[in-house]
Amino acid sequence: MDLSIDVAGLRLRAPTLNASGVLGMSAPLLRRVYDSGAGAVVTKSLGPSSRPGHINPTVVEVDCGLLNAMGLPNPGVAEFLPELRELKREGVPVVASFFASTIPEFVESARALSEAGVDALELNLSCPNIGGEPGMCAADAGSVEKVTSAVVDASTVPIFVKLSPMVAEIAPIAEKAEEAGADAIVAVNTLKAMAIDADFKRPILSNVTGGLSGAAIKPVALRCVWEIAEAVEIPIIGCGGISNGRDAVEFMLAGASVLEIGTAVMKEGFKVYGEINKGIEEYLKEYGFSKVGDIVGLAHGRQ
Ligand code: RRO
Repeated sequence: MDLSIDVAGLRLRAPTLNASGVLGMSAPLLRRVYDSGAGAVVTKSLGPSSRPGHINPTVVEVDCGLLNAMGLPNPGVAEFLPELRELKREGVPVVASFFASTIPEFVESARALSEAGVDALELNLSCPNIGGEPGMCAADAGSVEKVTSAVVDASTVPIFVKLSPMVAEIAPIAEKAEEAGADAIVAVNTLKAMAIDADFKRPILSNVTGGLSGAAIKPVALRCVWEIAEAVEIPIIGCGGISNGRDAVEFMLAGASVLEIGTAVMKEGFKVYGEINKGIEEYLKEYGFSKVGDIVGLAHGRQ
């Protein structure tokens, strides 16, 4: 069965992508994600200059999920451009995730990345692991609008805006991104959380808090997708605890056109993309749907 789907003008061969940050630091690893069945690949978030990230420990497994405080380690946009070009030469559809601290930096990065030939940009406004820096502004609708609008003006490719679940109401924030010209919403980034080692009597992560991902946040992410789908017309990319075909279908029924899978690949390996595609296909066949788009938003009862 043909699992291809259109998202913001991009025709993807399948509705699964990797979530930014997992496996995203080199072209060969992203290539393996694509070879495993993903419709496109998403890079680790790139900043205007290189950053080492937080010191270890930066990742800890918790009940039903994973906690990370990587601290945006990345080589910087300019340094990563050759990897992006390599992926494009190999015919891999690439979404470049990026962040910055000021509007001019956002604009400069958006220009450089879109000129490198990426297929779309994912504007990361929602990392939970940076305290008080501007740029991680997904909780403020006005800032989301301002940054999105500047990036849309500077870029020649579709802009996906990645939002945080840590807000009282996510729909008005998605609406601001849409008004500012965003082509899709990515819902959602990780949820700020922590773990304490009872024997050492200290927080486990060097950063004390980190972003929670995996099955633990699935119902929260699903609710966010649902609320955003009620509020905007642009496509939604679902992200948060999707581990199998059934989870993927639930996000599509809630309104997601495509899905980003992160924590599950760390447990299941690269094969998770192909397996989730297969699970979606089996569901479509079981219920007599002819294409993926037929189930997007169906749980809202509007189709
Ligand atoms: O690098 C990180 O600490 C990180 C990022 Br940029 C993000 O967007 N979400 C997350 O959980 N970790």
